[in-house]
Amino acid sequence: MPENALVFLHDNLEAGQYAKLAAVDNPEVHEFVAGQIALCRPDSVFVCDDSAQDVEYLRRAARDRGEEIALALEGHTAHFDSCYDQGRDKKNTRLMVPPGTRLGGDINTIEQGPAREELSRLMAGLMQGREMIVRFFCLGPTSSPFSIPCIQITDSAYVAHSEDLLYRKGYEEFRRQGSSARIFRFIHCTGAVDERKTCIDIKDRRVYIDCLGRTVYSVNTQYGGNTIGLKKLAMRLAIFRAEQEGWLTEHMLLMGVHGPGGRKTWVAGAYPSMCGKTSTAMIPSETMVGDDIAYLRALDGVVRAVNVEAGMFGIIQGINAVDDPIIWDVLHTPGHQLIFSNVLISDGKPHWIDMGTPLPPHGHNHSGAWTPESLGPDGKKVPPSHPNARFTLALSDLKNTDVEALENPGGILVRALVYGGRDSDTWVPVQQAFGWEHGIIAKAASLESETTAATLGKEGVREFNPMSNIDFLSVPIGRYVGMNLEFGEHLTTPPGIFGVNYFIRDRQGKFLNQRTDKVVWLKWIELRVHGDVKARRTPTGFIPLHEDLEKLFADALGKPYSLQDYEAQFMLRIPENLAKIDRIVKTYRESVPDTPARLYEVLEEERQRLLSAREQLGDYVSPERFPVE
Ligand code: SPV
Ligand code: MN
Repeated sequence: MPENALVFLHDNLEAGQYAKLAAVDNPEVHEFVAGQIALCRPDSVFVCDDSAQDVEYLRRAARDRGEEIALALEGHTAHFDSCYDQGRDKKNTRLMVPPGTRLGGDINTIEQGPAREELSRLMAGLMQGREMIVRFFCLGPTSSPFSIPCIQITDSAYVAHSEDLLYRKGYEEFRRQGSSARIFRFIHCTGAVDERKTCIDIKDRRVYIDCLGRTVYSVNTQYGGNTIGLKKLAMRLAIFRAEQEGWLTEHMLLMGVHGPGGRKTWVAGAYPSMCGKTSTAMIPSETMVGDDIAYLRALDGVVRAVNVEAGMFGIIQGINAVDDPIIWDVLHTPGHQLIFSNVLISDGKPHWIDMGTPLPPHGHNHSGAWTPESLGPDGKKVPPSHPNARFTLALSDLKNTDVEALENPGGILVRALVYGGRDSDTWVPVQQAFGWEHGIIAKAASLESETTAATLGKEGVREFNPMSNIDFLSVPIGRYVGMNLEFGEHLTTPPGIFGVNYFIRDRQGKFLNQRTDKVVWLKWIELRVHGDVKARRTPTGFIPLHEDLEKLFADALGKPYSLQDYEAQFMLRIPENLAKIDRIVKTYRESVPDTPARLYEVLEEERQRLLSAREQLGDYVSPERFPVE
């Protein structure tokens, strides 16, 4: 670390760049930048002050340096990540912790000392031959109690450009807050690349998160989920801070569900990656505020929430004109900025799996020149686009975004929290918990989901994923459950808590619902939180009445909803629910230190309710056997 940061910066930066940095009156910023320059030794440093000219410089740099390729439509570009870096790297992503710290589950940790040594070794001179980019952003709206100012250092213009679309600009916020700012810090080094600009140093890939030092290090990485510091990496820092301050950082969408008489009800929803979070937020008839990360605060006895981000890094596979008309439109409209990653490019146009039109017979994708016969480095056929291929855009470009709500410094008032995973055999499509405690324990903290391509590794394996946040936790899991329970104590009007399951199948493995049915579950939730509909009380929660769903299916989708469908979808599967409780209890007992005692009690109460229902009604119970309340 240079002794006098400002003198060091003055001596090492070109005068114009130095002036932009010196104008931020925050010694921590100067020390952080000086320290990273001394370590990574870039050829030059560019400081972005968020002026149109600086932002444009970075956008152009991404193309000029080959990190993005211009596509036929104006403003649209494509980016490729290495074949080995197509999802979040859970194995090499670790929290830096003091010796002896155990967070529970398989949360990956490394002791601070060895981590620092390793980073110093790997990052030494790693920006030689490259330009260091320094950017300022704000998580949450600016000038808000939710705002967290962030400094991002990267040598990737693609990362800097992506963050420009995904986050609020923060240079002015840093200048305004000066040395009082409580900042998060991010450093990303791409490392060595091949002629296609994809990362080659796979074995030295590291993502280390230092919560105590409020700093994230990402080295030899390229996929956005591993490099875009403000996304999932910042979530760990925010969860750590939220624990100290009594608020919540959640893997949640925010949306307005439209009810009778023009009513708009704000809902927050937690779903693991690739389990319908974005498609729920984007239900065409409703209003979108966010699709991935939210901060929640208990203010005046209610939950208020903001979208941490201002853009979308969405999964493109399956996006088609019929199911996703709003996104489809933007993906095909010139004039605004859009980055496609890991799609198939042919004739300057992007293509992806399940887009609803035939794919071209050849093109370029993350593996290089592609034909249906192309084999990847693992000897397997390369799909035309990667299942985790994505698009990046600013939310203001989507016509269903409520920009006023998005930028409201006070956030939106949340009436319902929804938790949903990829569950083929247990939960009904929608159910309401009996109250805050039951909801947090039996729905949120008991969430499980089958793995997807969003993370590296095998797909389709059922995993424990409390609040859909397991991948991002930085406090012990038991403590995190405790934080959620305590949060409810500050609420006089708590939101309703709901469990949803879009993926329930019959015994033959056939999905019992259509993709578009989810709008009905949301509409029912909207009615429930206003007390407009009755429900049936089952051992696991309140479920809808057939007649209410029938009306909602007709109104929202213009289709009938038979009693037979209702019975198949809402049948209570008692053996599966009991097995789930056993799995969850076992997981908490064996791998989660400091689990709140209430968790075991509430799950035991649910188990007893299920056992007595089984005694009276059998293993598989028609929803109509349960009383209406
Ligand atoms: C997710 O995987 O949950 C995402 C994309 O939202 S990533 O940036 O990889 O986290
Ligand atoms: Mn996500």
